[in-house]
Amino acid sequence: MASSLIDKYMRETHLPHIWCAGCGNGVIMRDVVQAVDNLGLAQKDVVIVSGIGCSSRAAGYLNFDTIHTTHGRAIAFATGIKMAKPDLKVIVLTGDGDATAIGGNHLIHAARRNIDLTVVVFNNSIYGMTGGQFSPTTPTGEFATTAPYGSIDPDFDIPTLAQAAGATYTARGTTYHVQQTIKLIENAIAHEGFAVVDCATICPTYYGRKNKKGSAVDMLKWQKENSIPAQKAKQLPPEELAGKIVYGELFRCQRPEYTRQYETIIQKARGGGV
Ligand SMILES: Cc1ncc(C[n+]2csc(CCOP(=O)(O)OP(=O)(O)O)c2C)c(N)n1
Ligand code: SF4
Ligand SMILES: [Mg+2]
Repeated sequence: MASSLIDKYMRETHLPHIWCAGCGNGVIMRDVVQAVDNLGLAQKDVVIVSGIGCSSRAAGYLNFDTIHTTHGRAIAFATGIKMAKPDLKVIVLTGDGDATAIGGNHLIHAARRNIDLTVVVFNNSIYGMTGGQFSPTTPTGEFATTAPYGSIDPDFDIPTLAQAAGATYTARGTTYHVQQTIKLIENAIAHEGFAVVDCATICPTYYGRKNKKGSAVDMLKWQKENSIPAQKAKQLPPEELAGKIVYGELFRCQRPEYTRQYETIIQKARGGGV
């Protein structure tokens, strides 16, 4: 991260960070900060909310109003903040386990309401913090501490899940595609409605080691060589997309946003109209 960004956006009192050498979390955290900076948002107007996990530690390192909540509940806390202060930009930083296992219900119901939150999922396909258990995004057949013979569970595609539940903006970035991921997060923050950016990141310590993916550099090279831009993917048959990361903007639409709808209810109640 450029030193100007570090000075402005990092709580240096909370460093050094806990992440392993080669972890992708710092790259995604930097992408979020760069997106906020590119949009010219004032720090006082941005709230960062996280759950629990390696990735969720990011909230502690960032110099905004931040809240590091309980495992799986980041979106629930973020919903409360947004309902109380609809003018704030509320950004949720969450892991794949946090967002889609214990927190899966919060994800789908926030999507259903189309509340104006930006959810950035640090998706390393595993529970990093607790020792490498498989998560809802561990690809079928891959290994984890709790899947020593390979996982038999089908894995979630997070943007598809979010879209099906009602999200109005979905995208996927990767640790390798820094510039594209910054832009996707910018678009998600600017979008009025529930926005999810699934960021494929690398955990060399657990996912990498359990699945013999090599070093952090090898894992980044794998991302580079196995990613397909969303526009190109539209022209390819499903068999050519198997095992690939499709990155870019995936879905966008407009429909009424929840806190705006709630404001009309407040006005009706004040005017005695209900
Ligand atoms: C209620 C509750 N259940 C379980 C845990 C233990 N726990 C902490 S982090 C975590 C999983 C983290 O995985 P993920 O969200 O993917 O984040 P990562 O560490 O991979 O970034 C679990 C199960 C907890 N802290 N609280
Ligand atoms: S365990 Fe994995 S996700 Fe957690 S800090 Fe280490 S490399 Fe990153
Ligand atoms: Mg994870």
